[in-house]
Formats: sequence, structure tokens, C-alpha cells
Amino acid sequence: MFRKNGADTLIDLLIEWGVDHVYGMPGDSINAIIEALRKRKDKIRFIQVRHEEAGALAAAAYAKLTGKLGVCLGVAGPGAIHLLNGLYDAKLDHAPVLAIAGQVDTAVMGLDYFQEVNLSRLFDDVAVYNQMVVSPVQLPAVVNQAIRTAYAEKGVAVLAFPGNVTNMEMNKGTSYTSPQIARGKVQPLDHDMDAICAALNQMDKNIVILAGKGARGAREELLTLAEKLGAPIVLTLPAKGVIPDRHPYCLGGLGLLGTRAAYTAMQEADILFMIGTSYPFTVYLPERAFTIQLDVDARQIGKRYAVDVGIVGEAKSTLALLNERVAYHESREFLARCKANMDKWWDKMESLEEAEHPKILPEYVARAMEEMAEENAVLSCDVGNVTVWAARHFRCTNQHFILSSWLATLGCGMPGAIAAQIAYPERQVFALCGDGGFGMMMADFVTAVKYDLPIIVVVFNNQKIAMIKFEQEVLGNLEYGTGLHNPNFAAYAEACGAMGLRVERKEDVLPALRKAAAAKRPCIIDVLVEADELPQPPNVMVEQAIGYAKHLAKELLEEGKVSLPPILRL
Ligand SMILES: Cc1ncc(C[n+]2csc(CCOP(=O)(O)OP(=O)(O)O)c2C)c(N)n1
Ligand SMILES: [Mg+2]
Repeated sequence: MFRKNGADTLIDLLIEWGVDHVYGMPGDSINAIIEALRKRKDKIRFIQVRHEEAGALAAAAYAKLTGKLGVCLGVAGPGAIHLLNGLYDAKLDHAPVLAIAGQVDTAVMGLDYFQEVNLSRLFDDVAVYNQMVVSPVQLPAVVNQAIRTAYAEKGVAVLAFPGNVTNMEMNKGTSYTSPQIARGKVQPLDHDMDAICAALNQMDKNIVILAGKGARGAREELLTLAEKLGAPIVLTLPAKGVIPDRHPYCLGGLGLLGTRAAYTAMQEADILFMIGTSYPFTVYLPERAFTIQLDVDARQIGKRYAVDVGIVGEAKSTLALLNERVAYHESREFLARCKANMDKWWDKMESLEEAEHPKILPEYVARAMEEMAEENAVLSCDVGNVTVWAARHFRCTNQHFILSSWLATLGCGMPGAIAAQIAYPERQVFALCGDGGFGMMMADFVTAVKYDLPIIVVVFNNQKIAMIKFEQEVLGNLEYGTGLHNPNFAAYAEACGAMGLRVERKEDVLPALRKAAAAKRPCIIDVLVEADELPQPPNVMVEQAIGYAKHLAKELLEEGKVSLPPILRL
């Protein structure tokens, strides 16, 4: 009679945990796992990727979007190594992911065998749970514990399976634990609530709310609080979309990619209320303000910035409690000033988007995407200047915006879109990529084609890694190593069996987006955009100005010419 082996049991357990797809590339040490996936393909889909990094990035993005476990798979040695970057993305963004890696057979382990890599060491830093499964007896409990830990610690669990273990028959005496995790609610202490209320109930103070990703899902509570306090809300980039960008209380983002209004509000804040964020760029926070920090994770409170009152709790339920207790602040003067600043900012952004220019301006492309994106679209954003255009010129209403927030790994955009389309087959999904970022993972565009995922990849093609060019210039250096030799990405899309649209004129941007959206098939829109458009910071720091001046002087001395950016329109 057919008895289940280790691989069958692993896949059964994944199904019991509600995992409905796995990203990976088959091979040697994981052949038994692939066979087990094949046998259960009615319940769990195997998404074969062309590079394991794309699989791991997609698993991370899936977990960020849905809160559910993302799962990826790679063979011993090279496959496992390829997973690493995507796993770090999950680690840094606190996304629950399970990585399954093959390993050489136990008979040859420790003998520098073909494709043998010390996986326990390789994954040591990235994983919250990191085990090699050496016997079928241990397998079910360890698989369950790995997944439980990934959920409980919102991190990466790694399981390495020697090929022979996945082939072993399950023993009769194996103990089966439960594939489940208990969930609780993190609630603040009364005493901490009293302290926050006392601080927030002081009248005539300028209160600024800085909301992060932890505030996702708490839109209503956040807006009620802001309304009661007369406090503007600044959003960190991972929290983009938590409240609509054009909401009268919203001051957009903070920092290099942020808005001038948010910068000014921080300078004027008497009280800063940080909610669900461990914002890293502390130079943009007030020099001195009474600071309250609310986070579900006590380790984040006071980590990088002096905090006067820390409070542990979930954003939604804690803000609901708080809203019952905070007093209504009559004064709207600070809020009105912030809003006026924000109106000015939006006017500037609109003038950048609409500016006449011989080439297509990237700001215009982001705005055109905003115009035609559906309310519940998912935007998966890559890293580079393209992040600035998306942050500032795509005003979210209800769209879900994801990116590699903390690792900021180039190439995350397209795998994120693949995961989004798998998670939400009915929703419109865009990847916003620079040519550098897309180029890193472009092999996996065929994965979208293979699995009929109608993602729309918009490539902001400036034939440069433009963000780095800008960094070089503000450091006072000359541009070096930043040019890209690109293929025609639209032709590439066609060669992959998808739709490809190359856009060289501004008036063709919107029609191309509409055509792509109507086609409901995978598509690349290759938009040739102005390369020298500067992502101006909201406030130019003295060192940046000096650096830029040095760069111009060097250009003049070493190259005999100065290439001023098209227009410094801000
Ligand atoms: C894996 C990785 N390598 C390098 C970087 C450094 N980096 C950040 S942005 C960037 C350039 C992005 O270029 P592109 O995708 O063309 O976008 P653009 O800035 O031109 O809009 C680079 C190289 C990174 N973040 N990740
Ligand atoms: Mg580029």
C-alpha cells in the first residue's frame, strides 16, 4: 500500500495551514517536494519562477499584502542562496514567510558534497526559526512550529530538507501537532492611556500625528483622532494609502521623498504622536517635541528617537479607546496653516506634472496612472527615483501601495505585482519600475505570462539608474557607472507572449495605460522618460547644495561643460 513520505506530509500540512500557492524552481534535492506538490495541485498551486529571488520577493509581497504566510522554495546550494534577498525583504518588513530549501542527503552531509552549503549558517541572520528536518518523525511538529513562529514573530522561518528525508516513509509513531496559531489582542495599560490622554488634552499645542504601516486598517479611528485634536497626519512611505493622500488632514510623506508641508509641520510640532512606525530618518523629526509612541511591538518604542510616553497596543483598538477619551480641540489654526502649505505643495506637484517639456516627464506618467487606476488597485513600487514619482505624483485613494520599505531592494516591483495578482485575481495590479529595477528581475515577467496574470508593468525608462546619478551629484562627484544599455522592453514583452507598448510621446501615455487595462493580459508599458528630472528634496540641506555646486564645478573643469538640469522648477 502507498504510504505518505516526508514531502507528502509537508505539503499536506501547508494545505492545512491554508497555503494555496508556493513559489519556486524545481531541482535535485527538492524533487520529492515537487512531486508531492504535483499530487495535490488541486489544492495548492506551484508557481514556477525563473529566479528564486523573484519567488522569495513575491512570497514577501504576498505576506505584506494579505498578512498570510508567503511560501517559497529552492534547491540546495544555489537555489537556497538565491532566496536570501527576498527573505531579507520579508524580515525587514515584518512579513511572515516560510522558505523551504533542499539539502544534500544526510549520508553525504558534512563532506563538502556537490551543492552542499551550510544552510543553517546561511539563514542564521535572516530567520526567526531555522531548522533542518532530519527525520520524518520530527517533521510534522517542526513544520507546524516553523509556521507558527513565522506568524507569531512576523518573520522568516526556514526549513531545510535533505532529499532523502523527504523520500522517507512516515512512521506510524509520528506525533502530529496542530497546524494552527492562537491570536490575541495587544491592549495598552490604563496607566499609559491616562498619560497619553493627559498629554493630548493640553490645548493650544501643535500636535502632529506620524502614522506608519502599523496604522493600516485603522483609517477611520485615525481620522477621528485627527479631527478631535485638530492634528495633521503625516504618513511614512510604507503607510501610503492608510488615509487618502488628498484628505484635508493628510500632509503626505516625510523625508527625502516627502512633502515640504510635512517637513514644516514637524518643525513646528509641540507634540508628536507616532503611531505604528519606527521611522528611521530622525533628522526629519522635531528637534524637541513632547513625543508619544504607540506600537504593537514594545521593542520599537524609543528605539531611535527620545519618547516621553510609550504605549503598547494595536493601532485600531487603541485609537478607538483613545477617541472616547480625548477632548475636542477648538483651535484649528495650526491645521489650517498646514493645509495651506499642503495646498501649495499640491499646486507645485501639479505644475511639475503638467510642465511643457520635449520629453515625457516621469511626474506626468505617475499622475496619468493615478487618473486611470481603479479604486482598489494594487501598486507594487520598485526602488529609485521611480519611488519618488510614485510617492508624490500618484495620490492614493483606496489603492494598496507596497514596496520593499526597509531593505529597499531593487527589483521588488514586478515580483510584488505577480504576488498581488495571485492574491487578488479580480483587482487591477500595477508594477511601477525603473529600468534598473525591472532589468534585475525581468526574466520573471514570463512567469506572469505563463500563469495568465494580467499585471501591468510600467517601466519608467530613463536609461539610467537615475537616483544614483543624483546621489553622485549632490556628493559633488561626476556621474559614473549609471548609464543603462536597455533592450526595447515593449518588444521584450511581445517576445514573452504578452502585450508590449512603447510610449515616446506624452499624449500616448494615457491611451497606452487604458489599452493595457482593457486588455486584461500581462503587459509592459515602456515609457521613455526624461532622465535628468531631479527628485527635489522638500528642503535642500546645505551640504546637498554645496555638493551640487562642487559637482557643477568639477563638470566644468574636467569636461569643459555644465549640464544644468532641465528646469529647477520647485
Ligand atoms: C539590489 C540593489 N542594488 C543596488 C541598489 C542601489 N540603488 C538604489 S536606487 C538605484 C537605481 C534605480 O534605478 P532605476 O530602477 O533605473 O530607477 P530610477 O532611479 O532611474 O528611476 C540603485 C542602483 C539597491 N537599492 N538594491
Ligand atoms: Mg532608471
